[in-house]
Amino acid sequence: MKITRMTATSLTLVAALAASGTAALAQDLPGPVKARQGQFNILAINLGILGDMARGKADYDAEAAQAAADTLVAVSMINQAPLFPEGTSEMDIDGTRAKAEIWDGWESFGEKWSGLGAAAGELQQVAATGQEALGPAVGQLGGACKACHDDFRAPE
Ligand code: ASC
Repeated sequence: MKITRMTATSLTLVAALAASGTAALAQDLPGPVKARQGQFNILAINLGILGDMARGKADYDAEAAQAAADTLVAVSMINQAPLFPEGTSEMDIDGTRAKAEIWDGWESFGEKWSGLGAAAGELQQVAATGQEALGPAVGQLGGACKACHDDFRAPE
């Protein structure tokens, strides 16, 4: 097989990346860390759907809004304890922004998570009632996200 110059360059690059081994690749992260990051991604996707409708960036769709709000509530019901085992803070491993304060202030962390649940529950009540209701409810939910990030998520 003839190896083209391009292929040779690519192979060199792959070899270099494999040898470096320093970058925290997502697949190297512990399962609980991948799981908690996945749930936050699900929250962000659904908050994005609702935020776009609230700001008129997307057409209001009662069914889609309700589905997004229902999903936020569902995620808010996931028990966080198994997703935050000891030794998985940003001080311990690369690839996470979870501050050590989560474990020092577990009760407070739980209260922030409950705050998310409360805001998601309110959003769930109004999501299908019309576009005008979304703004305040989405704002509240964003506030719950931010309240936790302020205390427990390290800056990028
Ligand atoms: C998002 C997202 C967050 C929150 C936060 C709300 O969509 O990814 O982290 O909203 O910005 O204050």
